[in-house]
Amino acid sequence: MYGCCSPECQHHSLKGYVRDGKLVKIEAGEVNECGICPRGIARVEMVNSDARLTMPLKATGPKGSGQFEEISWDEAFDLMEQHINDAVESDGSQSIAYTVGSGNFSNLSTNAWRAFFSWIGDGCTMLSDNTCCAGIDAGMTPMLGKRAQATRDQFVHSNYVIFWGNNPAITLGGYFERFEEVVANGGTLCTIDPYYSESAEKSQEWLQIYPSSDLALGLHMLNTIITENLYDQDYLIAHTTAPCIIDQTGNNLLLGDSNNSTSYQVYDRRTGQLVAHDAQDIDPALSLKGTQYENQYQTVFDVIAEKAAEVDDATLETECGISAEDAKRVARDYAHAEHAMIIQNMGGYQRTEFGAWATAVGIYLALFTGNIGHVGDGVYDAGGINNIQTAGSPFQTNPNVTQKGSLHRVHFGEQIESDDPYKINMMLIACQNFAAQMPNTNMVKRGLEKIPFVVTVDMFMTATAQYSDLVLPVAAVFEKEDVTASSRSNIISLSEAGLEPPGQAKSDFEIVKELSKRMGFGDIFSDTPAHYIENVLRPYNISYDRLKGEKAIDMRDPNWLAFKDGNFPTASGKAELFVTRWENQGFPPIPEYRRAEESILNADKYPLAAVQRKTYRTIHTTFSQLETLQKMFDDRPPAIINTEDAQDRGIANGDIVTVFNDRGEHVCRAKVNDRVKKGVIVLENGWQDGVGIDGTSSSNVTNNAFPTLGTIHTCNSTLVDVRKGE
Ligand SMILES: Nc1nc2c(c(=O)[nH]1)N[C@H]1C(S)=C(S)[C@@H](COP(=O)(O)OP(=O)(O)OC[C@H]3O[C@@H](n4cnc5c(=O)[nH]c(N)nc54)[C@H](O)[C@@H]3O)O[C@H]1N2
Ligand SMILES: Nc1nc2c(c(=O)[nH]1)N[C@H]1C(S)=C(S)[C@@H](COP(=O)(O)OP(=O)(O)OC[C@H]3O[C@@H](n4cnc5c(=O)[nH]c(N)nc54)[C@H](O)[C@@H]3O)O[C@H]1N2
Ligand SMILES: [Mo]
Repeated sequence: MYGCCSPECQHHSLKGYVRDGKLVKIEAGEVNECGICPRGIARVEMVNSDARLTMPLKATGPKGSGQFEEISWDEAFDLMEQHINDAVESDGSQSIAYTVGSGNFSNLSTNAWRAFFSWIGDGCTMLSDNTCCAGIDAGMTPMLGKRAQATRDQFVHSNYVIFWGNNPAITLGGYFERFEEVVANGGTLCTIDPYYSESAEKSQEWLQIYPSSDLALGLHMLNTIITENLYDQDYLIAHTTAPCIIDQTGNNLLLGDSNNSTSYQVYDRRTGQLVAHDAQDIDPALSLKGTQYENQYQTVFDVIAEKAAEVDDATLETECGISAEDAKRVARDYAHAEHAMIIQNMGGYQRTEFGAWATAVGIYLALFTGNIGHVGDGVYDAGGINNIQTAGSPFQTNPNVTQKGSLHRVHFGEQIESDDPYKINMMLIACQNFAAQMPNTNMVKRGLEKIPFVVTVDMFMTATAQYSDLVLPVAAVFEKEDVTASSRSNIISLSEAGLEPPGQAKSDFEIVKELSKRMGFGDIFSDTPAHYIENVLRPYNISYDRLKGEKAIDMRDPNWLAFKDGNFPTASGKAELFVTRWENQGFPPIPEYRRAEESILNADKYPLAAVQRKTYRTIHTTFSQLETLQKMFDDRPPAIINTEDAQDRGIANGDIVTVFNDRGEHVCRAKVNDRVKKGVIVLENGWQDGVGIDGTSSSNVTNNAFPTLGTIHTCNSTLVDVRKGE
């Protein structure tokens, strides 16, 4: 039978073999974009694991104590129904919060919960913002109109690839050989990372910058491109708002018609007049310098050039800790390359205080050099099928849901403590290890402790389940019918149900279906999975029967090009370099260099800058219960420490150490080497507190700064110290 490996990763189609009702072997399905990985194959161990949850569990001790008793589904549903009704009666449906995470991107799992909570009262409080790619969202979406990039097949056509603050050798593992082909064809790979990562190892260039300093590097590179005349003037004029004029407040673009929000004005060199940017037969000037308007206005280009020039060589060297010559060489090579590409990949650099601006400046670099919209160039985040068509929710949601005040993931504990925006009486967590993956774990746990009734739905006992009042056992792949048509792969994969779930585990969909029946929600979830899969497939013009026959369908369109011919789905049709949306959050519409509060250059009480990395061991905490995988890696969460920093603290390679700050402590095993820049310590994502074979979570120390531009997860703007011992 066929299934899909669907945590937030590459969503491979898997082929599973069953003997005597037991999953015994996994191979790659026939239809895949690239090879599958050890975690996909380890699904045999996952599905069969003795650690799987088999019955609903009700807490019998205080949160975090790990004391539970098994109860029946009837009792579990009774409890849920009673708490939902009580919460609505006492404080309204907004007093019920829910959050869904990245544990399963299949279309019938988290969507079922989202739809369910819409039918309670006038809707519940969904936790807002995301801890993954909020930086990319806040940068790319307003500038380019949507997050889109070419298909991953196009990597091989690039001549110069920058891995900006991410590590695709690990996190896009199946596709990395395509980058190696770039090198084989004479091209260059460049990694920007404070750590000599697996991708840096494979690169010809490596800029070892300080964490959170990417914005300074980007602006300095832009300055090189502007001052050395390496920019593509024609592209900027034709396809971006660079020539548009900023009004005298500096907060808006100058409009020709106050009723038309995109009637941006440009200076026409032919007539010497200000005219609409999209008027016919005009010759817009990029700069107003030398025109009669130069003392009155500036163009977007003029201000960007000023902001970029603020990061001079000395500033770059201080802020980033690299030589200006190295930064200039990379800027020149990027600009001169025939096809140059920036891989952003939802990377670590955007989980920093000004990560939204760091991604935005990466987009400036592409637009200034015209490196966008052609085969082999562009700016990539995760890549995938949503560039072509987006699968919506297959379930009917309540159209009368009212907008609820925001409860932020990164600020959760503080908000719960102060009942802001509401007193929360109940919370449900599905597909997410909230108490391990949200920043500042102690803050999160305080919040979970205060909420009277917390429900977690998972396959395993997790750090989050430990802080819950009720834990519901969920079915795994091959135990439920589902489909994965998502933003992380171009393949639509069927998941077939061929195995009985262990004990009484049920799929998220089944749980929602039964609960909805009890709550009298009518027929909304009453159909079969096949019916809802059909709903998912409809926009793609694929029938359920076809998918059932083919198991997985390759949706790649060889002619797809993101932002082809300089067309952008923004209101003006141009790439918007001036982003008024940021102003609503109190930030200027053009990025300028700002140092993160928890920058290594501000280090005082805590002198080391901690960054996070993802490894082959897990996808976040998913797979962390599997002994075979764990035995291939470390027995404790590693902390990679520079030799001098370790010596200063009497730490030797292999010592147990504690990484700490005011937020909490993270116990690790020291790996002492010079792959990491002095002053920086590298921590590993995906471990959790107090469950099974795991150690502690690196989120115990991570920054949950709030608010930031884009309400970003700032885990990579974190200052810590480290000491020997537990
Ligand atoms: N094996 C594996 N693959 C995965 C995942 C996983 O957990 N495991 N998770 C998936 C998910 S959800 C995501 S979002 C992607 C993310 O995958 P990537 O986009 O590759 O992101 P990270 O692994 O977070 O990137 C970490 C790198 O960024 C560097 N870094 C940290 N802070 C900074 C900084 O301020 N500046 C710069 N320049 N570099 C910095 C770190 O040293 C590290 O090498 O991977 C996906 N793929
Ligand atoms: N310290 C630190 N924190 C980080 C990051 C970091 O680099 N460092 N990275 C951030 C990023 S990029 C991301 S995307 C997030 C990811 O954070 P999460 O979304 O919390 O990801 P996981 O830890 O994998 O938790 C997913 C859970 O879903 C469960 N699960 C799997 N399948 C199903 C299912 O079908 N139904 C249900 N109900 N549950 C299921 C799994 O067992 C697992 O416990 O973490 C963020 N947090
Ligand atoms: Mo992510």
